[in-house]
Amino acid sequence: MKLILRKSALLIALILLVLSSCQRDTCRDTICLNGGACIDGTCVCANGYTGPACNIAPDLCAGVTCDNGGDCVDGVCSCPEGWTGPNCDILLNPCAGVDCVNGNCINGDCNCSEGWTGSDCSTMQHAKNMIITKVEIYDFPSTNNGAPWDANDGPDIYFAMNEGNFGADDYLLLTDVQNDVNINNPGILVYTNNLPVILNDVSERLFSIGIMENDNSDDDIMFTSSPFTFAHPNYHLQNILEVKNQDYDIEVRLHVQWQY
Ligand SMILES: [Ca+2]
Ligand SMILES: [Ca+2]
Repeated sequence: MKLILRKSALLIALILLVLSSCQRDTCRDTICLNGGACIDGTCVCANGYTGPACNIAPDLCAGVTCDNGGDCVDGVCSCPEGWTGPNCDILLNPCAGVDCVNGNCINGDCNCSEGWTGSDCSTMQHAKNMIITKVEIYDFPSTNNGAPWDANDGPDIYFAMNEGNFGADDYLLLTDVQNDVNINNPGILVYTNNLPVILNDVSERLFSIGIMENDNSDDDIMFTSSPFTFAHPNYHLQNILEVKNQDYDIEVRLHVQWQY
């Protein structure tokens, strides 16, 4: 009986020895890279590596979708211009961060309002031409140095404009005459005939204006101005230009438009 037991124990020991030597053999020639471990002769890989020796790097772009022509690089979408987001599916606002001071942003570029220029529409534009569309006389001298303008009725008033000094020659603008204006209640004298008048290169020129009283023989001067300029930027984008002289009770308003 003792002999049988001894033989059995020896057999079990032999089997264990064979088994253990078999396990050593299966992984003896197996190399598992990148943190992989050999189990029963096969590499069990870590960190997403694959391959018989865990030698194939994980595909970081597997399962990553890049829309609108984006490319996956190391698991991150590289988006084409105009798109953003993890999957390039968010449309970028091309006007985000674009500040158009005097204008509107269209597709990332500033569309400037009239009279403004520059990449952000902050630069005043020099008007090239000025167009006079209407003349209004709000005030004028009520007497001719104390005497009435006309002996028996009211003054007969017209407006004129010259280049340079005021004079009867070469009027740039000459309105019709409003006859027998009621001195006590003249209202606003509105002139639109012979208008509009276009003044080219306006900022480079000098002008003078006159309010005249029409007489059959020789017209009287109610008021004439010294030459002045409509130069940039004093009148930038203004549509009503006031010419005033309180010493002579003068107020004229020119209604204008600008061309750039
Ligand atoms: Ca008169
Ligand atoms: Ca007269």
